[in-house]
Amino acid sequence: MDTPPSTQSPLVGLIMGSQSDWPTLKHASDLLTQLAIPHEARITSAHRTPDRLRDYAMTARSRGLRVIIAGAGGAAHLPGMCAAWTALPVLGVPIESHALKGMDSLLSIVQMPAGIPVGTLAIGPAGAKNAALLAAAILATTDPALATRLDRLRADQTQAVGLVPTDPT
Ligand code: RP5
Repeated sequence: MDTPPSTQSPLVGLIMGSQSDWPTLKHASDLLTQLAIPHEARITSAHRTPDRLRDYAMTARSRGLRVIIAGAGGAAHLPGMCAAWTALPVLGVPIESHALKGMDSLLSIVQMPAGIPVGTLAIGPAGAKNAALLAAAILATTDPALATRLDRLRADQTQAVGLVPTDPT
């Protein structure tokens, strides 16, 4: 499904700690585009641009966002800080760091103390893709047309799985 960029107001906000996170988060953006979900992407570092992150999170709901996907690596406090400033669902994507292969990012994001939740996905591109699918599933609870598109995408995925393995080329 090839969908042109949407002109509607974004429903999903994709935020990341650094430009270097974009190759991972782009996987989420591509899937959201495929599902025709209006979204935006911004760099809002928790430590380098804390005021930008705070403004983004605090105005997210009033701007019409319904879900935030937050990707960060290393001491990855971005998703948790974002969730502290908004009650919108925040889905955290641990970026695969060089030093610790993303284990630092994963533990920083997943171990939120009780009271401020961050829904944590897998490390790297798989997590970014699943964050987009989870955001779609959340939005689909009140959007039957999107629910149909999501069902179709999953059916296509099922269809694409071969029965017999083939040798690598
Ligand atoms: C975090 O530090 C970012 O989320 C990124 O994953 C990591 C490294 O950032 P750069 O040094 O590549 O800008 O804030």
